[in-house]
Amino acid sequence: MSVEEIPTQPFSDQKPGTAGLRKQVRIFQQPRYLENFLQAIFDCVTPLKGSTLVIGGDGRFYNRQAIATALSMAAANGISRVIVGLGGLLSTPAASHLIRLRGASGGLVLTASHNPAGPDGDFGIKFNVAGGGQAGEALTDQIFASSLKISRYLIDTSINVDIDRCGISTFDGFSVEVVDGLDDYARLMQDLFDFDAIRAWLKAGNRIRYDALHAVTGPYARRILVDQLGAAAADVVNAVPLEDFGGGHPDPNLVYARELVDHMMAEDAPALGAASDGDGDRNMILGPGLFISPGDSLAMLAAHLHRCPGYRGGLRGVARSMPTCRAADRVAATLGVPCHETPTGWKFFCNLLDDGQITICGEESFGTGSSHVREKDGLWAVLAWLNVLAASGLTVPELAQAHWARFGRHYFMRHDYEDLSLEAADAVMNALEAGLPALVGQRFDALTVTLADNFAYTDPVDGSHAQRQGLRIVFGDDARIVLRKSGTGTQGATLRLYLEHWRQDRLDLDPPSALAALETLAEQLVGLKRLTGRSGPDIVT
Ligand code: VG1
Ligand code: CO
Repeated sequence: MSVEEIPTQPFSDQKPGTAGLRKQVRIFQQPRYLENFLQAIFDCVTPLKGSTLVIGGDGRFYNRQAIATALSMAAANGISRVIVGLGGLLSTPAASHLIRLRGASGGLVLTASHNPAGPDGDFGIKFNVAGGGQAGEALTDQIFASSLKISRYLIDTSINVDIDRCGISTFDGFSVEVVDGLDDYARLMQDLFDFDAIRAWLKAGNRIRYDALHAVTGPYARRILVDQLGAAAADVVNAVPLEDFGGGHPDPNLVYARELVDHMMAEDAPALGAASDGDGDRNMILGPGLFISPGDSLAMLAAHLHRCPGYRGGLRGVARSMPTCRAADRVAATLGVPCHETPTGWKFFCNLLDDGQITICGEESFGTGSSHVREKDGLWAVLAWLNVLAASGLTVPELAQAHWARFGRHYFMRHDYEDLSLEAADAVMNALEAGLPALVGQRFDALTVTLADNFAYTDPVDGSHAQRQGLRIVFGDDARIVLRKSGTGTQGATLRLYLEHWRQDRLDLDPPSALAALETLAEQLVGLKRLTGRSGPDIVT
């Protein structure tokens, strides 16, 4: 071992957002940028010393360089063992599982999730704590503070490991273990779901289509869906992870997973269509001719999860992020279990999961997950749907229709206005916030504003407060308009406008027409187009 102490100066922009530090690759490639951020983590998270750290990423460009640097710095900072995914690959949920399984003190998850990759794309680092969840706000604030006063980093450049071969490399007081993360993850899924029932369902002629969008879940899907469950190899598409995700945008939604959507809207579409994102934590679910919105998917899974062996005991509780539609609330009420509303970002679910208060949780941004790990989990959601379909004998459209007939339907859309100037985005937010108090009690056609505020959250487990988490205008149980600023964009500012309208009379509308009136009202109240000069959103999901 030969530890070097390299002098450095702080960068001012290393504040982690909704899901870690996410920046353009170019920014990460600046000398000392990656090193500074890693050193800030090693300086803050003292339990890492003398213990185990998990490292893996979604395989995007810069993954390998970052891992080599992280290994050299981990050794120099007194970490005793690093567990790395083979080829540097670990999906985000698989990394969370590995941290839990191996009792690691933390993990570095190298990903910018669904953001495009390649030399001109984005890169990112999330620090996950013991237990497998993302670092909470208190810790990320500490890491940021530490990055602002950094003056040196420690590195041992003699550490050289072949991450393309499983095995253990031992150095003086330090070792690196390269593991095939697929095995452990597949075993976990097998414990939770009825693989025999799914196998029989597929054998009976039900087909699926899974699109890995050239991102990290390809090998996981092949192993589980094809090798273990017997789906046709040709039905798992774009399954080879590429450093630039094939030039695409690995975001499983109606815009970026167009090919899958077209496939599922065609005649003779398979029984289930699904896709995941760059790092494997998001999912999109479609039935033949029908897109299941993420908020609905959460609610429908909550209603049926007891059909899966890992959840036979029922649910302890449910949670959703604030902008996610309130469909899950109705299921929770019927089940007689609590439903928590948290700020955007998976880390807010982790205390509730650790404390045993919830079993399933989700976000409108195509994220669903459960107590099995501390990240959202794309393939988990796909397997949960497969298990529910196999166990219930229902098709996706039948299940959805029955659900809406029972609970009513929450029509939902998200409008993203991307690459705005910071000033323009703040101007819209400030103008709306100033006008919120005057809105309460006002009536707009059949809708009356019952609450208008900037969402704040007190964690029921540790009492920590999160403030200014998004502006919401609530019309009782009927509708909501929500506006918030993204914490994951890497260029300018992104504003997200969320529209939700609950209907019990009409269950068969298409969401844009069901939400047309609310959209007009949102423009009247928020003035996004008027204030930004834009003619409409960049992305609608
Ligand atoms: C977005 C989503 C949010 C999600 C986050 C990370 O954040 O809206 O729900 O938790 O991405 O997702 P924002 O701040 O840009 O709206 V991902 O798949 O890292 O992992
Ligand atoms: Co992701």
